[in-house]
This record gives sequence, C-alpha cells and structure tokens, in this order.
Amino acid sequence: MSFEELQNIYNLPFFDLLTRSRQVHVTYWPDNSVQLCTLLSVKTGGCSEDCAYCSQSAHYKTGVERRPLMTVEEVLPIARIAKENGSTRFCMGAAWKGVRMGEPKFNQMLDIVRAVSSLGMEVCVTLGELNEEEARALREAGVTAYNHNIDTSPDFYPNIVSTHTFEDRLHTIAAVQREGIALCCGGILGLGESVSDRLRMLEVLCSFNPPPESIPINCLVPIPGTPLENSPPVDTFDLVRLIATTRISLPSSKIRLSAGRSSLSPEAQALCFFAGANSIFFGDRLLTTPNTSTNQDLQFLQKLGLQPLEPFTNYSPPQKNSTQPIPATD
Ligand code: SAM
Ligand code: DTB
Ligand code: SF4
Repeated sequence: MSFEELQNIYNLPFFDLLTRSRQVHVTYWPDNSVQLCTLLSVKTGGCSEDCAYCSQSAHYKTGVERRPLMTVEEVLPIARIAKENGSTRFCMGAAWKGVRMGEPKFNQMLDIVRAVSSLGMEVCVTLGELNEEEARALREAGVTAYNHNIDTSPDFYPNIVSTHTFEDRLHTIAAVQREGIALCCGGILGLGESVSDRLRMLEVLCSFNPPPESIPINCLVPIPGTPLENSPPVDTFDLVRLIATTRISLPSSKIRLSAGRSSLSPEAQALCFFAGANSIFFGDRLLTTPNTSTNQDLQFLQKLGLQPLEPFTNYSPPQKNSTQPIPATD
C-alpha cells in the first residue's frame, strides 16, 4: 500500500477508521483470540549499539545489570513454565549487535533454540544482525520466527541510532525471509517522530514479501539514562489509529501490542484490541522492564470475551519456500 493510501486511511474520521479496521479484523481473525507470547532476555546489557531508547546499550548509564548468555539449563525451565501458563510463543532476546556462524555464543544460542523447540511452542529470537548462513542454522535448530524491527521511518532512523543503518536492518530482514523464517517486524512510537514517519514505517512493512507474520507495536518505555528518558507519552488515539491502519493495510499479520502496554488504561487497551491488535507479551517482565501481571491480563481478556490463542499441538514450523520471490535490498 502506498504512503498516500496509508495517509488517507489513517486520517479517516476516528469511528470510520475503527469500523473499517474491525471489518477487516473479523474477516481475517474471526475467533476473538489473542496470542500470548513470553519474552526472555537471554543475554542482557552491554550492547555495542547506541539505540537511543534502549536500556541495554553500553553507551548509556541505565543501571541495567549486565548478564552473560544464559545456559540451556537456565532457559528450559522458564520456557516450560511459559508453555504451562498458556503461551504459544517463546521469544528470546539478546543484546548483541549481531551473530556470526562459528562463534561460541552463536553455538550456545543454537543449543538453547533446539531445547526450547522440543517443547512445541513457536520459537522466536531477536539476536541483531545476521546473514543467510546464520538464518539457515537458526531455522534448522527450530527457530520459527525472527524479530528484527525497523523501529521507525528510514528518514528518522539516523536520529535514534548511529552505530548501524536502516539499510543494515533491511539486509538482515532479507536474509531471514530468504531462509523462509517468519518475520516479526515492527517499531516504536514515541521517539519524537512525526505521524508521517510512522506511516513511512508502515509503508516499508507493506513492501515486504511476504508481509511480516507479526508486527510488534511498541510505545516507548522511557529509560532513565538514555537520551529519550524525558520523552512524552504516546497519545492513545494516535496509537489506536496506527493499529487500525496497520490492520487494514496488513490484514493477515498478527499485531502485537508490545512495550508500553502496562501504561495504558484498560479502556485504551480494549480500543487497541478492537482496532486490530491480537497478540501481547505475556509475563511479568519484558526484557528489562516490568509488564502487566499474568493474572491481570487473563482476567482482562476474560472480561472482554477474548480467548488466549489455543496452544497448538503438532506444530510444524514454516518451511523454506523457494518459489516465493523476495526482492533484494542491497
Ligand atoms: N538487539 C536486538 C535488536 O536490536 O534487534 C534485539 C533486542 S531489541 C531490545 C528489540 C526491540 O525492542 C527494539 O527494536 C525496539 O523496538 C524494542 N524496544 C527496546 N527498548 C525499548 C523501549 N525502551 N521501549 C519500547 N520498545 C523498546
Ligand atoms: C519487540 O518489538 N518488543 C520486545 C521484543 N520485540 C524483543 C522488547 C520490548 C523491550 C521493552 C523494554 C525493555 O524491557 O527493556
Ligand atoms: Fe538495544 Fe538491540 Fe539497539 Fe543493542 S541493538 S542497543 S539491544 S535495541
């Protein structure tokens, strides 16, 4: 969908926009389900990159305690509990610039993925930059999805990161898609970007082939010590408009209401689900910041008549599809 089309949708009268996005939502997602995803930071802090929003960048004094890569023995019980609690996706994040084939840390990560994959949940990882070789190894180990956000528009990106480029992000995304791993790709609102930047970001998401399987929409969690510590909160109506526009333009993608959710009122969260969000991070913590408690979330979903997406049985990960043309980005 073009930028102009996205603008026209985004600027519809609020209730017209919601009516349209709801129609799309019930057509593509008729069962009132919300996917529950558990997040775990398997390697925390000390990252070489200078992303202005991030608690884990070594460039800022945020007070986040550095922790080395966890072992299989440490991760596996946490993943088991996540499954028992109803999560169907286990997402592991590492504060790295990226990974390279043959590195001990990458081999350890592959061992972790093999172990978690044996539990029968979707396995998502976010490890920073990689090439096709690493993507293939992750897929063979059992990764079903790779999270790599574009975060904002290409033009605004240099305002929030200087240690890598928007093009670098696209390169990793292309490698992930060429290897047939489901792409989890979204962004953050509240970095000081304009509405046009948000729609330019959406325009890039719309250009991926296939479209992202899931789209995390994060609202900035301001982290003391980062350049964005004093950023004002995102306007709820702007957030809901963006979710609705995303639902209309990318109907088959799951939209994950991600970081910042615990700062939203129940009414605001309900509007986000109505507009098209159908996935959340579920668990008391995100990576380094608190999340809404699981009990509160389950009660709230029940109140709205939304069901946690059924844990699947006999899950078979997406296979590499060599007939699908993926445009090169470099
Ligand atoms: N290092 C990897 C990378 O950059 O892709 C993975 C981890 S990074 C924490 C994953 C995503 O979390 C970021 O792209 C950003 O969208 C989101 N994120 C990180 N810190 C955040 C914050 N303080 N508030 C909201 N979203 C945040
Ligand atoms: C994503 O888009 N959001 C998650 C996940 N992908 C890795 C991370 C949110 C991090 C929020 C800040 C923190 O807890 O450090
Ligand atoms: Fe944080 Fe990822 Fe940026 Fe590192 S690359 S500073 S972990 S967002």
